Amino acid sequence: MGNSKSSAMSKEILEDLKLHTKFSENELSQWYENFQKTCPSGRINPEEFEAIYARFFPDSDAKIYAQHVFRSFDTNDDGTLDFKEYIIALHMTSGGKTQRKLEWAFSLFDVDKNGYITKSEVGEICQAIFKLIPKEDQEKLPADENTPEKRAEKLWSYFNKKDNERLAEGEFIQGVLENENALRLIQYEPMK
Ligand SMILES: [Ca+2]
Ligand SMILES: [Ca+2]
Repeated sequence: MGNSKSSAMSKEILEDLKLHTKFSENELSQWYENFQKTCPSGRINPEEFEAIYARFFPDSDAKIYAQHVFRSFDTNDDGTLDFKEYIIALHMTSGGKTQRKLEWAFSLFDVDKNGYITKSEVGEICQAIFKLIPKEDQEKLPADENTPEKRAEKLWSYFNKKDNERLAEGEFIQGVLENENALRLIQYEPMK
């Protein structure tokens, strides 16, 4: 209160982030400084988040995907991301296949946050992922993955569920761990 210049992040948040991410104290402090600069309010709104994503995907349309990612990290549902939610988002969306990352992937696909994934939710996220793929790379995709619908169909088939059944978190994670193709299809890593 009364301190016009927001100072270092609180010890509590720092310890929490060190525990839950692989980032060092130095990295976290650096990002916190940047975060304060670009985001003096200390909160990122959906439009700002979309702009950040757009910079990562200059050759494609990341808007819808960014909205889903935003939803999945706004854990307290207040319509903004604070520093902690933002760093966890960065951590989860970059590389690896840890248990926590797969839990996050589940929440990304669980669009209505009811604890289950339906085939239509898979379809919705596959649409968003597909838009991340630059046009020229879309043309190089295998014939059974070259539309969002085919991609969703293929991904859903790995979980051995009927079209009207739904997936619990454990089933989703197990399915992805057991199948490299499923793991590949739940995300998009830009081709280098
Ligand atoms: Ca929030
Ligand atoms: Ca759901």
